[in-house]
Amino acid sequence: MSKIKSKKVSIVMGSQSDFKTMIFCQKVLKRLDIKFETKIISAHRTPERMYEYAKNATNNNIGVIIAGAGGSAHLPGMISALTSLPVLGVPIESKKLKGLDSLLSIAQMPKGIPVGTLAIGEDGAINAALLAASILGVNDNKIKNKLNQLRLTQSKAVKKKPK
Ligand code: RP5
Repeated sequence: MSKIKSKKVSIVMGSQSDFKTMIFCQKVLKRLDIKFETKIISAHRTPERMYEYAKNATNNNIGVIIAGAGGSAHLPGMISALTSLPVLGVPIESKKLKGLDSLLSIAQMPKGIPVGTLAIGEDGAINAALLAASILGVNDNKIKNKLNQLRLTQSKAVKKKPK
C-alpha cells in the first residue's frame, strides 16, 4: 500500500528584503517538524514565475501557501486567484507607511478570492506558520499534536505573578 505523502507549506515573498521577516515562518515550521520550501516570487517583477508557481502548486504537494509582500502587496491575492489552495498573507513592514499599505492591500481583497491576512511583520509571519500548521493538522495528527504541545509549552511559560 502506498504511503500518503504529507503536504508541505510553501513560503513565498516578493523580495530578498522580505526574508528577514519571513524567516520567522521557517523557524516555527522547523520547530513543528513541518516540511516547507521557500522562494522569492514577485507578482510585478516576475509575473511568469508567479503564474507557473501558482498553477503547479497543487501538483507540487503544497497544502498551504504563505505569501509575504510589502507596499502595494498584490502577491498573495494574485496567487490566490490562480489556485484554490489556502493562501495566508503576511504584510511586510514597509519603509514608507510602516506596513499599513501592505496590510490594507492584502486584507482588502474583493469578494470571490480570499487571502487569510495576518498581522504586520514578525508577529504575522509567526502566526501564519502556526495557522498553516492548524490547517494541515486537520488531516494530520502528528502536526496537530506538535501544535498542541507548543501551545501547552507557551501557556506554561506564563508566570502567575509579575516580578
Ligand atoms: C515588494 O516590494 C516586496 O514584497 C518588498 O516588500 C517590497 C520592496 O522590495 P525591494 O525594493 O526591497 O526589493 O514587492
